[in-house]
Amino acid sequence: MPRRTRVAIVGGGPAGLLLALLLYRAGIDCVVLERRSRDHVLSRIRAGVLEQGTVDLLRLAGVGARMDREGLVHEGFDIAWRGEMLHVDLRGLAGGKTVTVYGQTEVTRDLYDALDAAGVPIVHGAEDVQPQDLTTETPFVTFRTEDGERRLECDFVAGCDGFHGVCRQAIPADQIRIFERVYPFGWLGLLTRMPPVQDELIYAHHSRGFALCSLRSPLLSRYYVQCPVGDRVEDWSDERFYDELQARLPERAAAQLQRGPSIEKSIAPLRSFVAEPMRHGRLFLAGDAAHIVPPTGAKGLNLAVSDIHFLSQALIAHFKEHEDGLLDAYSATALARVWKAERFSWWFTSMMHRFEDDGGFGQRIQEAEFDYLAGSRAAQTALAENYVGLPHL
Ligand code: RFL
Ligand code: PHB
Repeated sequence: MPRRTRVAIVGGGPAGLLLALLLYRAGIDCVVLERRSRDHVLSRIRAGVLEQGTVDLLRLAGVGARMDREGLVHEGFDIAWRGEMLHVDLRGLAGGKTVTVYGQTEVTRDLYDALDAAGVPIVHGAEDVQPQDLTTETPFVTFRTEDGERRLECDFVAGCDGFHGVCRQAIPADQIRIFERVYPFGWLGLLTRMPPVQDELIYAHHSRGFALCSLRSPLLSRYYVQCPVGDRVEDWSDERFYDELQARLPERAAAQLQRGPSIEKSIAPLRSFVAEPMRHGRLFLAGDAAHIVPPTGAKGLNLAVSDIHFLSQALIAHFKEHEDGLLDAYSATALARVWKAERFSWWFTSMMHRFEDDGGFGQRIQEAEFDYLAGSRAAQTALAENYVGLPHL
């Protein structure tokens, strides 16, 4: 590993790896520091839905081949509402745009393969990473590996270390503002080697709580049910999970459910979170390090990718053209798009989930929301336009 690099990237999730690859393609050297092992990163089951802009950027980075072969293009999805099904025709409503179902695990694997082939240094098991001297011209990052204490000097630090990372924490409290909403429930997810209930996704609203039928491939299903935030995975046997999922689906879908043993089961809390600004001196935050959305809108990974689109262009302009306008605008440019995705994810979450104790007002509003959506092409267009992804600019 070099002692000095242009960009020290903290975090080897999709944001950090994609940034590394785009910088490498532009001839700018960087080092990725990741706390966990590669196997650990690749075993996390997370996002499944890629926006068109994400697909385009992955292709541009040279990691589109397997995604183009194995990814499933989805032209629409269903919203189930007390037995009714509303089909949202994404392609028809959003000017021909679609989404691609291709797991985050696969995106990450493709990025690792491309970075290995390029010889970009990735340090796994980097402990106690500390970005330092961020407001000077000579920032550096210290960390520990099996070989001992290390110091990496750099021009910039990219904080791509996710929600629980250290980079956002390195910003003094009086220089950052946090906006947050925590939802009083979580999502329990289950992965199973069985064909999905149908080809397209189903987002189901039900008096028992929200449910989602998704997939990773025609033989691999991913299901979620809304659960109390304090529940533990051990509370949920596979049978209990499937009983609950089945009860929340319309009959036609419930009849198609094939129960297989879970190969992964986990609970994720739901949260909306934005840290502003996304820059502190020579530190730039990107992805979950700066913002979290509840998963209902399928936006988290896609936002990480759009941040990297803006940040890579800004760093390339700095190193290749000695032009800092894009770097100076990075935080504002990224946040403008982030807040629109926050709004959409909050709205879709609020409409689809069961909220306790609201005296019935909230439920009536949800019903009116669904009725309006079902009867208005304009409302469906707004949903579709956001779901396929707003332009990267
Ligand atoms: P990541 O993926 O969390 O990667 C951050 C990396 O940083 C490492 N790290 C550190 N490294 C060094 N030093 C430290 N101190 C470190 N601290 C942490 C971590 O080990 C990790 O490898 O963030 P990134 O790259 O910003 O990517 C964000 C996405 O992972 C996330 O937004 C999505 O997974 C969210 N999400 C979804 N997004 C979508 O676009 N579409 C979806 O369909 C979708 N579904 C989901 C989701 C997230 C879920 N969960 C579990 C939160 C479904 C679920 C259930
Ligand atoms: C998933 O397949 O994991 C998934 C799909 C759509 C979402 C969230 C998660 O909105």
